[in-house]
Amino acid sequence: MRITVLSGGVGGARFTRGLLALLRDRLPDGRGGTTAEVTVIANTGDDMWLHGVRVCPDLDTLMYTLGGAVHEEQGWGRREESSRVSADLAAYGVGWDWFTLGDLDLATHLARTQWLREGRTLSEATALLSRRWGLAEQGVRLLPMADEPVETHVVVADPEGSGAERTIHFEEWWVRHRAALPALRFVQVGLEDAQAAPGVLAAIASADVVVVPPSNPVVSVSTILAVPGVRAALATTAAPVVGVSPIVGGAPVRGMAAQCLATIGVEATADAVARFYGRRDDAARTGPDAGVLDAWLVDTVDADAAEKLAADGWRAAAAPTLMTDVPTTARIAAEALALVAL
Ligand code: FO1
Repeated sequence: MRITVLSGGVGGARFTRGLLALLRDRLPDGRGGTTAEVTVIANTGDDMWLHGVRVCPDLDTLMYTLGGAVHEEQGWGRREESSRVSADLAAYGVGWDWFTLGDLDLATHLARTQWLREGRTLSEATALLSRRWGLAEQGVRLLPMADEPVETHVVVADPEGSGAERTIHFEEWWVRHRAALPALRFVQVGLEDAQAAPGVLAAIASADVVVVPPSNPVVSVSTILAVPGVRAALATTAAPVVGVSPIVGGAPVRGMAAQCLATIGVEATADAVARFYGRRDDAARTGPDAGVLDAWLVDTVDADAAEKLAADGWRAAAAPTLMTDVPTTARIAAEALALVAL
């Protein structure tokens, strides 16, 4: 079975880890793994140059989580991490003192940057990094959405109320300001020169199922959808597309998706996010606004949202969706696949 996942960072990584546990159980390869092939298409809009190295937060969160190296409580970065280099960089007064690059994490960025400077693409560098974490042995292929740099920048109003606008990198808005600066809009810098990375469109077209996990619908999933060809591939793939709501009871489980949704004028509810993504069979939505979903899984606290959607012809269901541990997340993945008869 071929499964393609469109993922941001923490939520998508934890979901994919549970999905793999489900697949090892359902489609065992006799060696403790699975015969299923999972392709994860990662958002690269959070990427940045820092201290001369290329940092790819969502690719690294996926790689560390699936590779068993993630700092579990944080959801990002390495476990057993230290920050001696970061502290010394701060002593030099360089970089972002509100953004900590751990010592082990730096090894990832240094290796990636070396390979990029040797002329390798981000896809090639990601494949080399993933090899160390044994992703292929788990049946996982980790792809950046594009090899060209695409950065999400946030246009914020000047806090002094002068009406002036300024643009900051998404990570500054997210980490330094905890999304507390009202974001006027998000811009994907570099998108016009980007194309889907090798294998991305084929992974959508040839999938048996495509999953939109509970990632940030605005700055993670929509950034992937904006890559030329992705939305069209979703509109035409024979695979059913099922999503899991990142909003539970009117708020994201973690992160600040609610602030992102407010910026684009979408209500932070489980059904509003479904309608934001749209249904593939909705003839009224075409081209860059084409719907991408066939089915939508919400949490049990949002059962009313599932009923509202079902009344409008959606294939929607409610189930517990809090990813408290891997076996629980495997059950969530099973509920999502069941919605599209898999
Ligand atoms: N998040 C923070 O809240 N504080 C940090 O200092 C921080 C550093 C960091 C370094 C590398 C990396 O890959 C991720 C890092 N993150 C940090 C998490 C990051 O903001 C998120 O992973 C995503 O960008 C949002 O999903």
